[in-house]
Amino acid sequence: MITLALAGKPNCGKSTFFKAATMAQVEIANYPFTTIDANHGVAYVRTTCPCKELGIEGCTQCQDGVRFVPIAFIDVAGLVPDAHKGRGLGNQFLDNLRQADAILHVVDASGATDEEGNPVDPGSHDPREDIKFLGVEMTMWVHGILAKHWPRIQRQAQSKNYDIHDGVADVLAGLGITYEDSLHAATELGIDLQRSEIKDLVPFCELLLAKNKPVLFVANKMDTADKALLAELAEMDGVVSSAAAELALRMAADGGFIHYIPGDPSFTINEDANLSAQQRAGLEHLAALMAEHGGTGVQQAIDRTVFELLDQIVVYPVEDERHFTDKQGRVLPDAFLMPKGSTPKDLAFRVHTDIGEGFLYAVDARTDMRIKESTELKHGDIIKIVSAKK
Ligand SMILES: Nc1nc2c(ncn2[C@@H]2O[C@H](COP(=O)(O)OP(=O)(O)O)[C@@H](O)[C@H]2O)c(=O)[nH]1
Ligand SMILES: [Mg+2]
Repeated sequence: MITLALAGKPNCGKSTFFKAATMAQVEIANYPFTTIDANHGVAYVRTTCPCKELGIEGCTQCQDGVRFVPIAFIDVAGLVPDAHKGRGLGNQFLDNLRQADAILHVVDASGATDEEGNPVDPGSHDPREDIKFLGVEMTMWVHGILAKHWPRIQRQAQSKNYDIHDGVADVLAGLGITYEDSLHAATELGIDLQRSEIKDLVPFCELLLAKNKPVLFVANKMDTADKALLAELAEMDGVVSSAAAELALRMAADGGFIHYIPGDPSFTINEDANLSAQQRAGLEHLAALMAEHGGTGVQQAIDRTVFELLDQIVVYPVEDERHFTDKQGRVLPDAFLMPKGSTPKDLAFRVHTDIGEGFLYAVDARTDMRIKESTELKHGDIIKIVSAKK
């Protein structure tokens, strides 16, 4: 399963974001290090269910044609400067990032937390300063791992059937960094690792990470942030969000007060909801905030990370290609996230190893035509796999 991790300073809103995205019970409080252990949960990517477009009745897997596909989500302990030297919960923090395919870097856009994550007056800290520091900490952490092994790697790489990129891949395998990644990064920088001193390899580590741990930054607390600054942060290719607003919406929807599908730009108040004047005012406030920003940004941040940074598509395997169902007649029962470039055979293996091994051919259920096992699957494809094994 795709795994995303939330990173950032203490008090930027990670746990609020996590709770909203997963609706799991985690502690939310305004002091550093609330989250001592990484919290693992399930969040969802939002996509359009093909049932509406195909005019299929009886889909029980979506809400009004909006489909949610699960991903694993981790709320990581807050990061403080010099974490790579072991400050704060630095080592634990960085270790948690190992498990993530991509990172949502939450920044307090309201400037109400200092560089250590301690509460300060709103606007007194410049959030732009926080954006760079995650990258620096992660790079220096990787550099530290490499440095520990560098003399030995350079020595070993002088032997015949082991080269320097084998050495890099061996010590950074836990981060998913491969021989090819090392080779590409060194080539791109035009450096010869065998002759490089470790102190000169910081840009090399930066490049390795850029490919293996893409980061989307999330300018959170938009509800209390300076408007001009928010516009600037959005320009820097970030997503603007209010985790607190999303949490309030999901709780209100859970309580039956409103109709809201996560990621929608707005919501409606249920006619029969028994709301106090104060609750109504709170909802009106949320509605105005959403109208201004096109939603709360929480779902948008997750979707952008998965679809743009990780280049995933959603594919629907079915057993009955005429009715788009499984054997029990359930419409579009499964939705799988797969990397762009995946083939029907990859999908077969994803369904089950046996199905993959017995793969005979696939049928595109939309066209009812057979497709080659090497055909590149498209986002939204509905595929029947025919396999010798069941
Ligand atoms: N105004 C505002 N406050 C928020 C938002 N998200 C979180 N907070 C508040 O920021 C404080 C720290 O939040 P928390 O999620 O515990 O931060 P963490 O330390 O990064 O996990 C809490 O008081 C939250 O209620 C937001 O979108 N807007
Ligand atoms: Mg927290």
